[in-house]
Amino acid sequence: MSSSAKKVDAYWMPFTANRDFKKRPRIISGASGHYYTSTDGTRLYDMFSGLWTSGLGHCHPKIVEAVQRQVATLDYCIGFQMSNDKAFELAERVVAMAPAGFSNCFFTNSGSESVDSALKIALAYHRAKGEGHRTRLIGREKGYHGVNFGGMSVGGMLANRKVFGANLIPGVDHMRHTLDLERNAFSRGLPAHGAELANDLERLAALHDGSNIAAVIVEPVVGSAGVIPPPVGYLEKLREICDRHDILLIFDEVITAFGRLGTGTAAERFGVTPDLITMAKGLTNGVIPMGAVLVRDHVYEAFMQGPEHAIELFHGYTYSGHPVAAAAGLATLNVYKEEGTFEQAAALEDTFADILHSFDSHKKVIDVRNFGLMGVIELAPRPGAPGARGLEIHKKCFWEEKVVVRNGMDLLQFSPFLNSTVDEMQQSFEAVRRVIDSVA
Ligand code: PXG
Ligand code: PLP
Repeated sequence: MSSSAKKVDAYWMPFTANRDFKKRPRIISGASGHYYTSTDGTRLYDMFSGLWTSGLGHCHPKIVEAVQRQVATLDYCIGFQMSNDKAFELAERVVAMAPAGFSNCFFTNSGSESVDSALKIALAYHRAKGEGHRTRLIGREKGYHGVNFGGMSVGGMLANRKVFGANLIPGVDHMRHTLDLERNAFSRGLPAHGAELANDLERLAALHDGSNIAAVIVEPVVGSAGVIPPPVGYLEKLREICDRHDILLIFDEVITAFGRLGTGTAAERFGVTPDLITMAKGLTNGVIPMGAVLVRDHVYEAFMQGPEHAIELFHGYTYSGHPVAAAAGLATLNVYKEEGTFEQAAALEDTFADILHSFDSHKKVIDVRNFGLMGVIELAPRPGAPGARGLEIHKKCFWEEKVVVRNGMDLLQFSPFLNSTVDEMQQSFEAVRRVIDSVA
């Protein structure tokens, strides 16, 4: 083993081909604005905003300052039966950003924890209302709801499930996904076909009886499985079916909240209001890990019953509402407002769609999908080697073109900064085009 390989050996990297990576590591040691710096001093343009996290760019001075101040003022504080000032302030601010009707905010440390918290809240909500028989949870094929047991179970990405036991948590069903290359390939924005797939929920209600279903969870725009925007009318139909059967609707907005769709939430963008919203990533611009579950007033109220000395929800994390994370969140929300970030993102949408769809006619490309500032170029896999072309493009982009491109198998995913310039968008995609052209 070479000495450089030895240095990277101890770290078991997440969602990574560890052995392949460690042969020639790609290690970042600094960042500023829209660029990373790697350990050998190379500057790289980030085309994924962190991991959908850092829409404002890296090391934003106002967030850095708020974190530095907070960590020197109150580093940590117990969050059970007492808490810190910043957590309360941030909860107010997040609720104020949400659509009308959302009244309360529960804090977590990640998207995965937000999802598992939301599922537990949904189950406990029905029990609090005397409907403890509502235990079934519904997810969707191709859904990504993090990696904890609840989220993995309602999730629908094969590789994330298959080695962890056949049953995962019991009592879960899945609706079909809405990806339909035959009818919808190269759609610009929302695809026209597929709203009828929401009727899968009606079928599951007919199979189990709607009165046994607690909640359905979907990403309003699918992220991780490859940017799948909802068919026109799909989310509205889902909401109607949930209303008919008193099923809670959970929007997993870990990616879509905080400006990615030019609005505070996807719920606002689509005009469809769920009962719970899960968030993370953009809540702190990725600076400190933090997530949140937003609930509507009827959900919170259902818990606020019985003797006042009683704990209403036996759930929480050591770091729920962490003061340094909350300070990062407050600074982030301030910057979004001061800089008009969501409006900036909305204004970039058309340019982004134009650039992305300029790949429609490329012979190695089988689909291009976009919505808001989320986009994907789906490559034809190499025969017999699914994922190989995507990974090679990721590596070539990094080493030869100095741009960071996220690949999930043969999908190239793009999450441009909410405050990107048109110039940098154009130039970075030209680099991607050169690499796609150059690989086999
Ligand atoms: N829900 C959704 C909708 C997500 O996108 C999570 C939950 C889990 O969040 P944490 O913070 O626990 O990772 C996510 C995370 C990708 C990719 O390549 C996306 C995520 C994670 C890993 C890879 O698009 N999103
Ligand atoms: N495991 C043990 C032994 C613990 O004591 C705790 C928390 O006190 C946990 C796991 C959960 O950790 P967290 O609250 O950070 O999620």
